Amino acid sequence: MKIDAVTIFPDYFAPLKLSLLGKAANAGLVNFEIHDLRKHATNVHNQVDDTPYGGGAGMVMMPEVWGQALDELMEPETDLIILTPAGKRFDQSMAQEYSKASHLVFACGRYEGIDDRVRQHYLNKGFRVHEVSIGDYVLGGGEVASLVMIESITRLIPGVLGNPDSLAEESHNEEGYLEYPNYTKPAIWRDISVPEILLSGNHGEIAKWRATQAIERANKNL
Ligand code: 6GU
Repeated sequence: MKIDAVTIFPDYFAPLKLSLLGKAANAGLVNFEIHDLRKHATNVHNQVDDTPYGGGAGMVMMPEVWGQALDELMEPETDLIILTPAGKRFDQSMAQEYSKASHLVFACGRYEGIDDRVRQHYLNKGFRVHEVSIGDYVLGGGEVASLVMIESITRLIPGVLGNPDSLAEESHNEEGYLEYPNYTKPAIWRDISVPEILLSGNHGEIAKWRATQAIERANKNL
């Protein structure tokens, strides 16, 4: 998979070199490229934002600059993802869908967002365009939201996780259950024992206990 991100703060994406994502990139399973929006600024001040038509607080990112940047990246198979707190709420099922894509472009808005004609233009041209939010709170821009999405999507690409079993059992799997609590050695730590059932070797009873725990956890979080 190819993943491009366009931002005025390329340094935000340094974590793509670390851990699971860095390994996936080194293994050639995913190809990340980060692009500095400001390279496409057209005036002498390298300006990328301007005051909103209709008035109001804040600044809006200019369509011309975004058009220049995105024209270089968009291909027929591209999914363009515009990060905005007003977008569709990202979840695990969306991560699953995007993990099957061949090319994702993340457009990281700042300020009050990107001139809406950018979204309209690429839709009109027949591209797949998605406005996405990662939750009901406001961030300074789409960079951190992109990282959240990229990490959750990339780990679902076949071959990225060493043990694919961990995908089947993890939190927020297809059934929507939160995962059961986990324990490792020692059996007693600071006077707290590991639940006895887990030491029993009875795999049927252990599976039942875990299912109950997962449901209890899920209910607690409602
Ligand atoms: Cl995608 N962008 C911003 N600025 N804030 C957010 C968000 C995105 N998702 C949740 N909050």
